[in-house]
Amino acid sequence: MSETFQRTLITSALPYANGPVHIGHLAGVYIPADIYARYLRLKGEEVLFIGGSDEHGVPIALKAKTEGISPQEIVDRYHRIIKKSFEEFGITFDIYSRTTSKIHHQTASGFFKKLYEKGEFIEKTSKQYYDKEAGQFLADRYITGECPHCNNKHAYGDQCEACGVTLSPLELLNPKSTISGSIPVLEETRHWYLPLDKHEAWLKKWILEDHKEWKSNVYGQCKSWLDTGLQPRAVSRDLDWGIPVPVEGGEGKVLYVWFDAPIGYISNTIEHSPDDWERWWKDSSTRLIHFIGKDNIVFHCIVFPAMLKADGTYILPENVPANEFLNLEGEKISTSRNWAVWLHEYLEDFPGKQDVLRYVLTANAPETKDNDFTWKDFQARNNNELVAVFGNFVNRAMVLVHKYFEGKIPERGELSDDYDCTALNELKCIKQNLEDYLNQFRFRDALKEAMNLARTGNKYLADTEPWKLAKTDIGRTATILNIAMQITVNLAIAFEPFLPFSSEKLKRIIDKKDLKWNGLGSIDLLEAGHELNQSELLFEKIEDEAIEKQIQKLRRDGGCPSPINH
Ligand code: B3M
Ligand code: ZN
Repeated sequence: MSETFQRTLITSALPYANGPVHIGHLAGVYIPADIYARYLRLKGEEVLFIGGSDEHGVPIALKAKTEGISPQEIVDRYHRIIKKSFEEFGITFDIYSRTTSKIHHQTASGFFKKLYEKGEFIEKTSKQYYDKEAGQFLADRYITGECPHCNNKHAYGDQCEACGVTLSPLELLNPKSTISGSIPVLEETRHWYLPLDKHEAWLKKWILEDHKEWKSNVYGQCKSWLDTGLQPRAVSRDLDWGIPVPVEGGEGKVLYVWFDAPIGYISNTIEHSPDDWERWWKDSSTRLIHFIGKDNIVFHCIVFPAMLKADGTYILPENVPANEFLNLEGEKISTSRNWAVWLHEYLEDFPGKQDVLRYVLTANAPETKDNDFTWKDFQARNNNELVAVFGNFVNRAMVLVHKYFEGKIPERGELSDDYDCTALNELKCIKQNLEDYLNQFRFRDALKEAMNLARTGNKYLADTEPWKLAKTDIGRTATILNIAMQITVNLAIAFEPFLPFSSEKLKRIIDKKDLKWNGLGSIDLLEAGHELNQSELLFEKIEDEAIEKQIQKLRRDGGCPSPINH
């Protein structure tokens, strides 16, 4: 961390509480954020990692209507499921809260009020569809009609799903309210807008000049928004689910969900640290990092910073390492078509295998482009990398120490040949290499580096063949196994941010708990005579049958998109 920063505030996008979370969420946002949080904590840095559910917005209100229950019941259901999935996958939030909390309502409301009083909004009247029978204005999604481009009769007020075009409700032919079925009429309504055009100049300098180091996918998207020119954005809606607009004329209106949701990062910090939350948000020695998916870039790089700047007392994000999307078996993940791997279902089918999924999703993370998750790749990475490389090396080293030295770390003698030097040289570089990648949010490369250390260990044992030497030269065998075990304990540190469950297990079988990041690269982490526990396998092979079952399940439940050959 650079000299000027003393702590890191990590936020991860607040998932909508209108469904469970799937592998796309995990790969794009929560695993990278968790790797980063764990890494910094392991280095002894001060970190606060914020999560929570986004519980407002039209889709939630709409789902509640369809199911005939209240929006609160919907979000209660999914908040619980989502929170549990994150816990089970070892996502180490310091707090996972929700935007229906009282403290969030107060914070978001107060935030709006301050901007209103400072004159940071403009007010505008526009014509919007109103359902006379239901007695309410209609959000874009509540209106259907004919698409003017492809004549699909069931287009929505914001988009036609048949031809993919973005629409405004006024463009729909023969519009109909989905609430009452009646024909809506246009009526005037007044809303508050954040004049992004007024923020354009400083945003341009801040992003395009001062943050050239942002990932190119993020920088590129920002540049294209800024080059097109920013327009005022409405921050309120005519809706009855959300945070009431707290100023005169706000009756029957709520804050736009994208206005209140990012404030959720702040309210969750307040909930976690009521007495010193400002240290995290208002002190320039705090480094703020937003982990998000690519569809959230504009909100985190342009809209939210403009809100923070309009308030005037907050810091701005230092980086926004957004990821691209993860596809599944060659198709876009789709909640509505059930083309997804749901986290809670994965754990039913692969109990205890959280780290396998964490590994595969990181090794194949959509960091620079969209990527594909396939069950065959999942199996191959488990069997050929976790089992055959990492697990195999650790197990061989452990078993040999038990066999020849009664489970006690043998004394290391003189380093004698090239094999020792090559292995130890690799070990010496691991810390710097990992840090270089992790500091740049290149988690795939970092993970590859950690796996390469296990490869080094495997190769070292294959080259030196201590099982052959044991009969003739026990001294040399001792040196080799000492080195192999020093590599093993280093693996426990190197993998900890990525595979926390396996790293815990490894530390338990080596019987070494207090390992610090700083120790990485050392060949003296295990002193001679230190006694190991019994060895246990870190990973197990996944058979074809289990993989076939998953593929069939997907094809059966998942709307049967056309199969793609890999
Ligand atoms: N809930 C959108 C999403 O889940 C939105 C993120 C809010 S982050 C403040 O992709
Ligand atoms: Zn269309």
